[in-house]
Amino acid sequence: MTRGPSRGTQSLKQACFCANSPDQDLEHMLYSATINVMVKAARRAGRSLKRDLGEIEHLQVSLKGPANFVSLADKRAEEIVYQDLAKARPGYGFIGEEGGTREGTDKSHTWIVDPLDGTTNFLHGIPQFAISIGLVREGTVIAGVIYNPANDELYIAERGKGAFLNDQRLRVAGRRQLNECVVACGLPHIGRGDHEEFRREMTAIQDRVAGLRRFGAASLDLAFVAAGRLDGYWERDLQSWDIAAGMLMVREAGGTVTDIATPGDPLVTGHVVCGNEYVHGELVKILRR
Ligand code: 2AM
Ligand code: CA
Repeated sequence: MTRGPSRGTQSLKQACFCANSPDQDLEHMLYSATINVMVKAARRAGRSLKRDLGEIEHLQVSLKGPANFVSLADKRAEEIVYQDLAKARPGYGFIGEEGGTREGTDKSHTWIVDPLDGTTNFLHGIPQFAISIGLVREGTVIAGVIYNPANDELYIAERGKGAFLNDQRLRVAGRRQLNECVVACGLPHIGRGDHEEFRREMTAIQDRVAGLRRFGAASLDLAFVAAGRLDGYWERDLQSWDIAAGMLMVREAGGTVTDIATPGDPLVTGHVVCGNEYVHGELVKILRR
């Protein structure tokens, strides 16, 4: 069956018969304590990034240029996330794009954090960037929060409990004809990855799909697949913090996420492909050819 983008088939309020609760109570009641901690950290870091985004325009003309400023914005956001998470769960380990690895006393739990995914977009004032926070327990991502402060979109996923965008339950799109699908990819960056390989893959997929997109923030690409906005997505050479939360988001929205090669774990290799079961299967067939 072909189905349109299927965001928000059921709201949390409807699901839980608590239509009159204020949003904050709702959040408090329905999401786990861990998710609430992650959301608070992401929102606080988001306020910091949003303030910094407002400064970028002025910095375009400054001598040092905005790149240093963005790197500071990044570090500030990570520090905020780290402080909030460490305060709430002092023993957990922490892997952040900016701060590297910080061992915890609790060896089974690790936060995986990208304080600013979509740095290039941020630098250019393109409002497609996010804070991504994943929680890994014994090698499995069990919770994920992705927050874009520019449009206030907050994505939440918890293993076994589903995925949500601003309290609306998410479901991946149901299209089964590749030629009706919009698929996103990530371009390898200058000086990195195999550009020739990417061009071969892009050509092969471009020939089969309705439209190709390149948005530049891996966490949001995955969130868009979970939300049914995109039918599929693939990218190579990512880092665990780009995709930890987003992979759970897609799976909890009923989608399939794997490595591009088999066997493999995208969290380890950085190569990821996803979509509904059918679209994922078709993309994998093309990419593994
Ligand atoms: P970043 O913005 O946090 O760096 C875009 O294709 C995706 O690739 C983004 O999620 C981006 O995350 C990530 N990425 C990984 N390595 C990168 C690099 N060297 N330059 C730019 N983006 C990179
Ligand atoms: Ca990133």
